[in-house]
Amino acid sequence: MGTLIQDGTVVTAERVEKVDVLIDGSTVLEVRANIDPAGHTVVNAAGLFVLPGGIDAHTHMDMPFGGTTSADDFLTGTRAAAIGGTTTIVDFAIQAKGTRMRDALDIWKAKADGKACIDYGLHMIVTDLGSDNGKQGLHDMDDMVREGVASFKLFMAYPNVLMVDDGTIFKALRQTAKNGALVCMHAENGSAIDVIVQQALAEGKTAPIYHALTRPTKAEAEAVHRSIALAEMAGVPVYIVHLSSEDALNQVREARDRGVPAFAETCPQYLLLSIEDQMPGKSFEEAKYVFTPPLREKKNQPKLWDGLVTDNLQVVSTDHCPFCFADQKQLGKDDFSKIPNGGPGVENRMQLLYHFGVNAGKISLQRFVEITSTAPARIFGMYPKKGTIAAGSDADIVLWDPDAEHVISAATHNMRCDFSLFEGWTVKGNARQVYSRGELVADGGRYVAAVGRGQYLRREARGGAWQ
Ligand code: DUC
Ligand code: ZN
Ligand code: ZN
Ligand code: ZN
Repeated sequence: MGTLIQDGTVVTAERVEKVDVLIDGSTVLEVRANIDPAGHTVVNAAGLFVLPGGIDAHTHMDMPFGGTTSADDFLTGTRAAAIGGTTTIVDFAIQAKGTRMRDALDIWKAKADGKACIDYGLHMIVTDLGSDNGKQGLHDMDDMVREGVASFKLFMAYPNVLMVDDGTIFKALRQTAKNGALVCMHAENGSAIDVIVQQALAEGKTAPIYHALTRPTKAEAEAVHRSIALAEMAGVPVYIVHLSSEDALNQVREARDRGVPAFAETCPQYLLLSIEDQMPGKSFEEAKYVFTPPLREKKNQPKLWDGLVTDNLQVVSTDHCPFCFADQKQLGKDDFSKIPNGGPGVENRMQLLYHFGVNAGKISLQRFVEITSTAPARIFGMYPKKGTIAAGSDADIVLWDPDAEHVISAATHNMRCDFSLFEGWTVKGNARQVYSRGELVADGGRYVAAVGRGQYLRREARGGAWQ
């Protein structure tokens, strides 16, 4: 007695085929044509695509940052994710300097506990390896791997807050050669950027546009290059988060052409928004588009799409980190450097990638599944539990209506944010029904399951075996 998804078109990274999917409890029991419906609850998926649930490998729910806290918590953020067809997120726990990583893991699990509506994993942001030449911190990293934290993030930006030096980065990278975890890099040269920022402020340049103008693409490219060089020296893979520019992408491509295991994600905002269109330098409204890396010139967009096609970019995540305009963004009214960095995105990722990627002929249906689900599952140690539809996998499944039109708007979205980066945009293709571990969690744009049902996901450190 299971749920039979009948007559749909199942899309995985490997194939597109008209087969049925039988769900038994929380997992997929069978995927094949003509499964006998007797005794099962039948869901008619004719005319729909049956996709593995989306995986957003980069979100920040309930994150203290820039003197405030991101507006979505694990309840509102994961509920919005589910409605948009995302059934797994990987969020970030932040090690406070001078504390142990286990403290951060406990704090972030407590934030999610009783709230998460879909399954969530956690990366660990490493800010401090301790005073004993890194011994304690490296021991902590191994402990985290045993707790299912299979990836770490280190910052080359935000001096005095999150930034670490190259020695710390190199030590962390070398530790992953032993424990199999993956290091993720926020790659921007924070020290150089800080010089440019201070100069702009001294010249009275305080408007939001200066956030973008003080973070050049070369500062991103330099840090991407350095990240990859350090990883090569350590003999381990590296993953660049939120890659935003052609300059930075060139560094990844150059490394990959030499056979170096460098991986990178980009985000919808870099594929679809630009400094020309969203940041004319006219009003403080532009603070809505202050996130890091910043908006880039439009000429970068086709290069990023091309990166997704050529597999120099493997993943599209959101860096979802909303701050409301009415109050939180106002913190930077007189100083762009005080605008909390980040925007909402977790709900719209699948729609935007489908509409501007698949409908526009830029990426195939299979590639859409790969970059939104399969690749993040593989890279972050969740595959094949997540990221595919196959016997034994979690029944995280989206019934996708390719003809459903949807107008994106803050008035109707489910994220706790008073604006949308894509206000008024019409997209065609949307999640109709969303299952998480076999349970219907979203139906026609509404969340229909219990709050807090989402589980912490222990991820496997595979030492790059997923390549
Ligand atoms: N970038 C953002 O826009 N927000 C949170 C952190 C980051 O790196
Ligand atoms: Zn220990
Ligand atoms: Zn970052
Ligand atoms: Zn981020």
